[in-house]
Amino acid sequence: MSVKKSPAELKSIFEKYAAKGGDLNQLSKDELKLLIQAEFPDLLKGSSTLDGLFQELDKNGDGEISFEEFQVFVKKVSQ
Ligand SMILES: [Ca+2]
Repeated sequence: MSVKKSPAELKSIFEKYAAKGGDLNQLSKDELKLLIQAEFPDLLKGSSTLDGLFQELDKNGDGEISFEEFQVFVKKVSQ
């Protein structure tokens, strides 16, 4: 992972993609896909898959990623 982003950048990225449709404060799987393709294109090149990542992040299993759930992703990409 060559590109690191600050927490403030990640918050604005989350808000930008969460606002694309449905619940404005949650990321759907489609929105997560757009976010990763645009901002973290290298993330899914290894063994990670979008489905696997989404399941990992969606702790309460409601099919959406809240900003709180997104923090796991923030830790992953800021390492
Ligand atoms: Ca959730």
